[in-house]
Amino acid sequence: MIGRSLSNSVINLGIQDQYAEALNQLGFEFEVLAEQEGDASLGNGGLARFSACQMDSLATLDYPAWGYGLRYEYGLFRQIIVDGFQHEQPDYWLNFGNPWEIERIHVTYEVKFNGTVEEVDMNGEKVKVWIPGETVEAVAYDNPIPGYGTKNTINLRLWAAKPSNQFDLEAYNTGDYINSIVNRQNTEAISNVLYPDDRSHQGKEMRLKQQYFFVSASLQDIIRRFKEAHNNFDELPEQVALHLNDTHPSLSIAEIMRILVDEEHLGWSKAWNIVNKIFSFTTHTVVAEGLEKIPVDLLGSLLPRHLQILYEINSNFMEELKKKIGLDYNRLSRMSIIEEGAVKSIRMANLSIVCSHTVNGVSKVHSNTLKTKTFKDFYELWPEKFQYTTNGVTQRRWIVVSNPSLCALLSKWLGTEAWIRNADLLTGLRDHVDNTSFRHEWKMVKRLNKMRLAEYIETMSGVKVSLDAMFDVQVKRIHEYKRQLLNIFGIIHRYDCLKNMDKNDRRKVVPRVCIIGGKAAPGYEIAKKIIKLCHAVAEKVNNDADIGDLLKLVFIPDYNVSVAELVIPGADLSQHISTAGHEASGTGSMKFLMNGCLLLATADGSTVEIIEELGSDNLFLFGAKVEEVAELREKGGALKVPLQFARVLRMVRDGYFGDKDYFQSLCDTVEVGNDFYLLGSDFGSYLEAQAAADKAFVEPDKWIKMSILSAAASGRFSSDRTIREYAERTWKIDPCQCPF
Ligand code: H2P
Repeated sequence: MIGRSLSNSVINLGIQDQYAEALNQLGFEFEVLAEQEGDASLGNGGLARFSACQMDSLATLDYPAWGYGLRYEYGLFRQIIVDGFQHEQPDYWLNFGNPWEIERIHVTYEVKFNGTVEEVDMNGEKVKVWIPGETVEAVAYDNPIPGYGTKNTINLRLWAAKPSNQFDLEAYNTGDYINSIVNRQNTEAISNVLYPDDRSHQGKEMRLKQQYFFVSASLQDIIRRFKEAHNNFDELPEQVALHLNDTHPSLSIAEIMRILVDEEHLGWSKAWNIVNKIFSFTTHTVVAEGLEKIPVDLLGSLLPRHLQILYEINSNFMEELKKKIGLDYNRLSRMSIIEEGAVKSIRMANLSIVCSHTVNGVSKVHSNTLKTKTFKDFYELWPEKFQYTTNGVTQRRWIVVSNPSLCALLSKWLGTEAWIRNADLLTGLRDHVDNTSFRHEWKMVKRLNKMRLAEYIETMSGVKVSLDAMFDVQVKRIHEYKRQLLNIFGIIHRYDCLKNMDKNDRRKVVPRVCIIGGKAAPGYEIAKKIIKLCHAVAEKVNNDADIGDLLKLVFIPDYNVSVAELVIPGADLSQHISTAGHEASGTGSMKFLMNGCLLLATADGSTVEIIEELGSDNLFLFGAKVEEVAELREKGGALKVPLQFARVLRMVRDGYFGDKDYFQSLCDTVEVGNDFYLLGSDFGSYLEAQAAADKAFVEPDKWIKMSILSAAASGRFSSDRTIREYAERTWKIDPCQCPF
């Protein structure tokens, strides 16, 4: 999810002023031109954006790295809101071409599917030969990623599917010309569209095809490059580190075994030794439905040879395991790569753990969950494999590009621009926190960004908001565990309190502009209802003359990287309120932190480390802790929910915001006994945290200090730190400066 490239590229290349000047001479303004660029939105959410931040850091820190992916013609859907309901529209982002990509027609590989496997005798040795039924061509499109302050530019190579010339020769020969053309076009469909839900993996043939297409083309590319300089594979582990960024590319394990064994004739054990040394793996989730499983039948028909290889890997693993743990069949079956059951499936996470030298979590808390729950059996077997590398975000995109006034202020007071390459220097802001002119300038920058955001809100939704109000933001994918519903219930409660106050008391209330944004996966009904409820509440609140500027609720449609660049710098407060134990890391919080926005959060994912760095006094914490959640659930959530919660729930159920029947199933999800994400039991402390935020906001000096300290604590959450850790501990690679 790289978003727009123009501003980022000219900044990283250090030619911003010259470029703007040149444009001026041509009669254009840089800012206006930059706005014309569409977002490259080739992913779903945090995971995809994190990958983009990692690429920026890899380039900046001079690492010799490549990113691989698919060149989807339709990226993540565009969200439009009609009558409060989300509608999905295709994002045909390549309509007018993509000026950043370089088509490499000569970098093209054949990718094969289906067919049969035969065993042939080759010089007295039995060799498996895959006779594919279908061949597609993968064409490379290169997207240069320039580093900041270095000449190093790395490549994001995206694959597009094109029909192969060899395709369907038979139909061609038998004169079925029309059908052969239609079939050719079907093959192009592989890189057509991104699946808009990376958390629930259904057994979809097209998705599996996409994964293999991506993996096969990338590995052919990597091996071709390696072979240019080597005539055997002994050095492959020293020269190549392959990182599996979640399980979407995990078929690479079977594919590389196939190449080494069937095509390069290395022999199984030699190939296996190599494979074990080159893969590392990061898992990005804790939710069970996020753990990908591929039905054996589907895999067997699409990739018959790979299924055999997976069975062999598993059978060897099971044998080895039996030697270590004995005949503990329950544990053996839990750890098996193959899941028996109604639908026999391949567990992609188990495969990745078995075959990787390192298994990474994305925060300390996440890693603990992996070790003690999700992958406990594996941790006990191979404790040395498990590590964590806390996620990060790039300050180049999230401050320099998106918040130029803050960027200038930071450089002025830190006395250097070096923080752009070394975010640890941001701690130097702590030295100025007591300086009144610094604080005044800080406040002015925030106000300017709020102004920009207020204008955007007015254009998007027609709602006029007051700059004196606290801008309270929650922007991220809509998911029950991320608890946008808790936020909306809090807003309803606030509205209800305001309605029941007399005029004098109302005057003491801190005005709020509540901003919510995010996409719901198209098939995720409850998430869509949350969006509708948000609009229903906004409709009521925003048009209530009693309330005026004291409370406004705005839903920002089509949240994407460019919208984030505008929203984040303008936020006073941001919410990261997942049920503890559910957000693997969270990266949005880090972007807000960098921009001097205060956090209202649960102690989940990377927030736990943010607290370590920032101190719990400088953010608003609430809610059950990770270790309390299981017990609360066993008790069925809160046996007695706070009265305020029950009242809010009743208001929604009774149709106070309209659409009474439509919201019933949404309300059911948080009813006592059914409240899996513990909204009811966390509601009381949530309201307390909100009250604490209000209290701090009326003391501007205190608020600004907390804001400065937030930005000062954000250096540790730069993706530069993340990448350095991966490079040193996981991939064992050194920077490699551009020689020119
Ligand atoms: C996911 C996790 C986040 C994590 C991110 C990157 C899948 O992204 O849920 O906790 O920070 O990967 O590791 P998200 O939900 O934001 O789409």
